[in-house]
Amino acid sequence: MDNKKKIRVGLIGCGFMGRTHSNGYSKVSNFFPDLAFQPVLQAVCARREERVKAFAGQWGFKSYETDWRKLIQRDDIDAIDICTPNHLHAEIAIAAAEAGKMVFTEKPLARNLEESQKMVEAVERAGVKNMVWYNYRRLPAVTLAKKIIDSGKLGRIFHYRANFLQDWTISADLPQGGDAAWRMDIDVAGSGVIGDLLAHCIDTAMWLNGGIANVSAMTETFIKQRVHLDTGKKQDVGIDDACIFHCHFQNGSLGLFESTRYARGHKALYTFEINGENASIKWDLHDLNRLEFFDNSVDSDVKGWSSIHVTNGDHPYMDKWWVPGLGIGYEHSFVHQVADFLKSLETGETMQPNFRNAFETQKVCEAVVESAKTKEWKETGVEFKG
Ligand code: SOE
Repeated sequence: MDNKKKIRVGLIGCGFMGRTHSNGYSKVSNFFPDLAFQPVLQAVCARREERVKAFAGQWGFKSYETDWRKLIQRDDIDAIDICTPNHLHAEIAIAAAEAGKMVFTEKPLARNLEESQKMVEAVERAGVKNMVWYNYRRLPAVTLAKKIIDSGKLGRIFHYRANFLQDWTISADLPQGGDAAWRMDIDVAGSGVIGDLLAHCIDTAMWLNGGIANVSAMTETFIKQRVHLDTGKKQDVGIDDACIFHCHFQNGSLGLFESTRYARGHKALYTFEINGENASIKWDLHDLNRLEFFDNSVDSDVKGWSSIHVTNGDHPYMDKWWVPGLGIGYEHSFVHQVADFLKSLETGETMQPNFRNAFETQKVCEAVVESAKTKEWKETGVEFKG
């Protein structure tokens, strides 16, 4: 019998994100054996019984529900993890906080700033632990970038550049709405690439380089009407298919961000580059174990971009995995996020990003939406970033 304290998780939603989180909970105790807490796959919830039952069996959940309200009322659940489409985040999170549960939610925190604010107020009023799954922070190469920047090696930072490029919505035959295409439906998603992809870039950027002060943005919706799966009729598309914005960071550096689902050939090309006075860093999700580093203090005859394979035992998280030289993948970022959350329960430190922290990211998203609409610079009102 192990004497780990159990966190009984009730997961809502069994799509792609439901799988990534379930995998994180399943693996964490094997690879982070020293943690005092252990997640238990207590229950999973989704509307269609056949589907949720199969999911529960496949992932080892002890039980299932088809009504999230029932799940939240259960005494044998400590934490509610929301992996639903965005329009349900606020309602579920607020109800879960009021029921005294810990609350985790997939990114973005919500569809808009108003919903996000209510969620932050609810978890803070209830005093429950909370976090948002901005998983890319937890990739070892990205965490190493944070360590390098915090050590001061880059010196003054001048530029931050990020892209998140995909190509899965180019076909005009792709519908909007329903289980598969909810990301295309403005009422469900809240926005297009801004909340889905740029939110990741903004979270990482503010973690690495501090708050974004103001933005100037443009968006485009290339295909104006698509069949809606709820009605079977062609309806206006309300989401942004692509967005480009530039910005000032609070530290005086300039930022340039681009995201689109129309970059033919790119599936999930998330990249960032940071240029400082003394050094630069760049990273690419397609080669996620690598960090490129340029150090200007190196002798000129051997100076150049070095490619760090972030797989040594002393690299972030890597002592928990295999042996130096052997890489890890996308799914490990979720295992790391669970591990960091469990560790925060042990140490009493505030988990980042939590709802309040993700609210700052949401402020930038909202300013981007507004700026694109009004064609004006917008102040974000970002106050802090952890
Ligand atoms: C969209 O295609 C998506 O799955 C996002 O929703 C995820 O957050 C991102 O990590 C990968 O792309």
